[in-house]
Amino acid sequence: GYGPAFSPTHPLALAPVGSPPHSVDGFVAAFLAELNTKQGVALSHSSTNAQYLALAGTVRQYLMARWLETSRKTHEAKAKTVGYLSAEYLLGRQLGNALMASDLNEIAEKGLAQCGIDLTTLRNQEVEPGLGNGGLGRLAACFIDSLATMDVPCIGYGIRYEYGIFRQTFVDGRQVEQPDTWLALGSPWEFPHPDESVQVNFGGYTEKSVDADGREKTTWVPSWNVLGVPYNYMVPGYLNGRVNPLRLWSAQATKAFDLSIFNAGDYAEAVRAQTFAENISKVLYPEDSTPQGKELRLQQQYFFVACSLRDFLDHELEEGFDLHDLPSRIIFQLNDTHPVIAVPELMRILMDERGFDWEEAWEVTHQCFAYTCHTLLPEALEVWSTDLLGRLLPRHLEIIYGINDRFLAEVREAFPGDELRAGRMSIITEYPERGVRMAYLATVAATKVNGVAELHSQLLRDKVLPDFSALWPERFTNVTNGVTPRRFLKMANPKLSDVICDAIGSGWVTDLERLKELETYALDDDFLAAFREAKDWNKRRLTTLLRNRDGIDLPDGHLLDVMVKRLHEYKRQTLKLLHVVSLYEQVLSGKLAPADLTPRTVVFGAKAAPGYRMAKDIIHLINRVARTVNADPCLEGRLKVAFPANYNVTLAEKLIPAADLSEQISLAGMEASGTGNMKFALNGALTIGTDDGANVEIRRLVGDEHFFLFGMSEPEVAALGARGYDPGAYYQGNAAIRAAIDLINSGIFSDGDRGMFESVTMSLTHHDRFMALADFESYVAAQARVEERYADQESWTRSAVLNVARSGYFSSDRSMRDYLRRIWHTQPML
Ligand code: Z57
Repeated sequence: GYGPAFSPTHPLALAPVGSPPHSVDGFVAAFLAELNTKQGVALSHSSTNAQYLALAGTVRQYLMARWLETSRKTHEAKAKTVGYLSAEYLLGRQLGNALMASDLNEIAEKGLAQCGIDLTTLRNQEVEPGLGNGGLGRLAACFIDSLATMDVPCIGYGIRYEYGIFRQTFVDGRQVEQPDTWLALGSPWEFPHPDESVQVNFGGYTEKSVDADGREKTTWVPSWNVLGVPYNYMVPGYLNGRVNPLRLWSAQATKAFDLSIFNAGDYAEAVRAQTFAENISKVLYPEDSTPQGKELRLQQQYFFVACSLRDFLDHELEEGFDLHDLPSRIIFQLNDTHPVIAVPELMRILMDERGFDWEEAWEVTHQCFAYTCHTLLPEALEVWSTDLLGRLLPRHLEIIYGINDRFLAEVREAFPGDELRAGRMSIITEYPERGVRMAYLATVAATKVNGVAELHSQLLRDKVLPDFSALWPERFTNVTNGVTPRRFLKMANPKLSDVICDAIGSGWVTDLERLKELETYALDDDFLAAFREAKDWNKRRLTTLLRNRDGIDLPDGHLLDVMVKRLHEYKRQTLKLLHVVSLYEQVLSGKLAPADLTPRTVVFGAKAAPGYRMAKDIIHLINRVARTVNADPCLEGRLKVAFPANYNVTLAEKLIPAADLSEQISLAGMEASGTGNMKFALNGALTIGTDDGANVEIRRLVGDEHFFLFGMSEPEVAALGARGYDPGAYYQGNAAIRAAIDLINSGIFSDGDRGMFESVTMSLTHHDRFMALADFESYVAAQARVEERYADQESWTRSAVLNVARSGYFSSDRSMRDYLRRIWHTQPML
């Protein structure tokens, strides 16, 4: 089977030849050599940053020998590889994970102490590579961690954005974006390989000709090109000696390109052209779930996909493999539609460059791709205008038309006379302009199509791609998302990890279902006390962090109620906010005595896409409510709102372990899966949530008594939508809703300006697509159950323990086993 590969006696688990000895002395020698010879400074005069870079360089030395050994062994075994194609990798800081994966934490701590340096200080020096927006990018990072840990050969392919997700600041409560200069102080985790650069072509036209055998041949004559320079990142498995590559591509101007312009004597134009080329990997698009049809984004997509295919195929050819056998050598997993242009690219290479005929090329292409869909929102489904595609990639557009023609012929054969169906299923849409539906192209090409949680996969079949699932039922499958227990439990929550290890040993780190063994401890008073002590320690750690990072103070002894995720209307941060405003209003109006409030701190963390007006207005409102509520003595300090800016992986690692209550309150049928929900449950927070995404599975596994369910189910949402949702009726009919919204409109949060949050309140009361008011009453009732349970600390802690014990399923190791079995048909190496 696909058991986890962890073993401390793994042949590669100890330091292999070429790395410094696994001892404090060996470490110190390597560290000082790095500091002196690479950073060029003496210990006595070194900055924290120089020390951090030297430490990273030292850890790198340990990983390097394993990296080389892994690549040799994989090569020798001729193992099938997973090619994970993703425009985003939200990696989080590298140092802590690298130390953990190579068992160097203690050695580094002791060695640095000998040098008078504190390891934690150096860890905090690292700026995280934020090369992703949210869930989708973080999922990619969890998956490559799990594959390395399970000894599965995988190459992650993506883009080395010079600027990752923006740094969020607040000015007068409004979001202001700052550039993410993550590379500014050095980038010790990457290895550039300019010698392995590849050329990527764009533009131009195609030419038809007939070859010597009378076969029609197409040649693409591009008009411009750029160079893709690969940067390797190491993805270490946990204590198993495997280090897989993550290859991120950076765009550069090609020599030939500048030269022709330089020779024409136009120096300024040549420099401009260079900047133009380098723009391609300059910045991550900050939209999560709402793509903009921008030309540069399509350039990014084709750029990294063309580089990645060229890279892999060139190696195959060098090794003497026949590309007809490609499906036994690689499976490319398409992380959403962002890399789907890989499909016509592989067809083009096989036909135009390797002489395959259409059928041969299609058979190989079909077997080589699988597609994961991460959404149900129609606005998140990418459509590229044929105008733009044809200008940028004329040959690819031709191939897409060819795919569509053959596909529609198949549809007509399966459903003779059903022209409506053929029209519905066409990869090409005509409205609002002619465009390519990338999700349809992916579905037609892929061997398997999966959603990311059971409910989502079901809705994908029934609502988004019903005609496709009727045609190819066996093509559709589900793989429920997961999260890596290494980063999000062992590393982020060392206290709870120790408590768990004391009870059941350390096997859970690579075999998370073993957390089941904690169930019996849910009745053990000593264990419950230790568990609660870990939670309290995490809260103190968070309190210190937020005081230093944001000047926020968290009161002691509060229920910590946390909602952290991208800001999106469908996620309904406004529902949480209305709850806060309603509690405040009840105290203000004397309906609720402050003494009857459960002491509670509500923490928000959320970035809004810079062009998403409503999301930014909601951020503004949250900050203004926080300001007023936190300052009002009438609440007697029993209700606080904290909104630390710039929520990212680094902050998540401190916030999630401290949380008591996890807010997962999207409108049912809107959140494909969610993965934050899993991280909270795994760290012993209880969930208040709708029956949406993976919440459904979390609730089923942890049990109804340990989960606060509220709100409409997906079929109820659909029914209400069909009847016609009238938010005005809820506003008129529910006094608490009316009072809360009226309080916002009163100007109390906006220095008397009654119009400041009109966009938000008007949306909630007039046309809210996400029906926040419809679920308000049920949400408030569930919050009352939360408070009742929280009053009994013993019972709460028991539920928290059971959440941990029953969350083993949500390891991304399990997700990877599911992909291996159901989609990739490949195996771990050892
Ligand atoms: C993104 O982060 C997700 C979906 C998208 O279509 C895009 Br674009 C970005 C998220 C979903 O919203 C989450 O529900 C899901 O857990 C995550 O992807 C990983 O599958």
